[in-house]
Amino acid sequence: MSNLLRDLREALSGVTVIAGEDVDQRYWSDWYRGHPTRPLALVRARSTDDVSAVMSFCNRHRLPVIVQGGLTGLCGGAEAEADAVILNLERMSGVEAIDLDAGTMTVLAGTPLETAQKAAEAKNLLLPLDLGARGSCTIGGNIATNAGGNNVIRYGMTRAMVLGLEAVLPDGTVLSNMNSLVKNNAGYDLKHLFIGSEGTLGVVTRAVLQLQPRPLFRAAALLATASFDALVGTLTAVRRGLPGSVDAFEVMWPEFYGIVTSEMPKERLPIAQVHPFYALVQVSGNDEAHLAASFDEILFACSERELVTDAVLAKSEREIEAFWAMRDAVAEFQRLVGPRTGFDVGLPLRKMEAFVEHARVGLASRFPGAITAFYGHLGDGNLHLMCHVPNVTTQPKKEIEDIVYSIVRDLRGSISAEHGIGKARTAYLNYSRTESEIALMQTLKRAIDPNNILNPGRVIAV
Ligand code: FAD
Ligand code: LAC
Ligand code: ZN
Repeated sequence: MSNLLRDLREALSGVTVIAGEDVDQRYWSDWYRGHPTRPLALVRARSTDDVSAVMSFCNRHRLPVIVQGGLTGLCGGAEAEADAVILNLERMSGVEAIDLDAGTMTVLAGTPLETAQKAAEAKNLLLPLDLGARGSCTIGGNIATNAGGNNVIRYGMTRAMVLGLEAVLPDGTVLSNMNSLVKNNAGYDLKHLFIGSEGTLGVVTRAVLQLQPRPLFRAAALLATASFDALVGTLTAVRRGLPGSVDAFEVMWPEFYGIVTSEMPKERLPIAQVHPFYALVQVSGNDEAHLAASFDEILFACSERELVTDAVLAKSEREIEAFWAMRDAVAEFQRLVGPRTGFDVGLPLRKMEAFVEHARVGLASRFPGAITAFYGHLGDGNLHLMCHVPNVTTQPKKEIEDIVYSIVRDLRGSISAEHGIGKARTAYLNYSRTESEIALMQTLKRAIDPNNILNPGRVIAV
């Protein structure tokens, strides 16, 4: 192995190659923390040429390569393995250009999402992708996972924002697909091979993103409803009352709300009473008076119709930020509750209640005392669940997953709405995909990565 490392260093002159024993534990795993492992080596690429050289060397030597962005992935896709080279892109960071007329951004794959968001904001534009991991996750990771987040209801998932990209194929070929045209039907739209395929078909190195005009004003409310039907009724009312202006409609079940507000003094809680459902709703636009008046009117009408039982409108930007801080406190779940098994399921709105009920009952009867916290992006049909089983040395992840994914399969939902399959969910892929879909995925993987060296074992087995 040491000869291989020596040859790798030689092939990559000037690039940082860190041997396994010196690799910091930070690079051993992503947020899923399945089996944090010391890799064979860590390469910190600086350019597309570096990435190409790594892939070409590893392909010749049949060495597995695992790509890492910001390591915030939630399904083990970026986790290191003992026989693999880690290809980390965090040094490939920076916004290369913003075209004000076209409203596009050209950005390197290792750029943190928040850096890209701020660069757009500085030009009075909006990069509408937003998620709790914004400070650490990278544009390349967002594209690889087709990340969703908080604003999908208005702007779509990452896929909707990518106009073009550059990717390095498993054999080192650099594929330039830096399209910046909104309309381009000249042949296959190859970018889609790399968006959401979790680094199994190529390493994304740069991208052209479509930005949006930045709304000047936003308004937000935290509200509570007594039933799921009332929650859906409120979502519909807000969407119809302010068409095209609803940024987010984030739902929280009471266990989740209790956990994320557990460190706040009771008198500072926006809503202190326990309700069956809470929702954080944000709208934005350019006409502040119209936006505020319409939002107020819609919420008032919803309470008149007994859809909304309690509502607090944010009175300032600071209060809006405070609402979001509460929602983002999901990142603190481990500290506040303990190790969790997390879920990210996709379901039609009308099946969500049944899912929650079945999962809650199924988990409680198998693991008495289990804590189950449900929340999610209601408008996108995307629910998250965090489950913690107390008083055990190791969380029974597999059993918890078996219970939850069987319910998703029976309801014909998706086992992953936005986080992806990674290593953690491969065994369940056929719960949400047909045999012929999986066979075509395998055909694509074999054609593009015949030696199965790039992110092997992720998404599908070949
Ligand atoms: P990594 O974790 O480094 O990698 C993720 C996957 O992409 C791996 O398979 C990796 O091999 C591959 N990959 C990374 N970079 C590249 C590249 N340049 N080319 C090819 N493949 C690559 N996700 C959502 O969708 N919505 C949310 O609301 C959301 N909220 C989150 C909140 C928190 C607190 C956390 C920790 C995570 C959240 N996530 C969410 C999950 C995660 O942030 C996203 O999946 C994010 O897009 C991953 O980006 P990353 O750079 O950290 O990727
Ligand atoms: C969220 C992540 C976990 O919505 O997807 O908080
Ligand atoms: Zn989410």
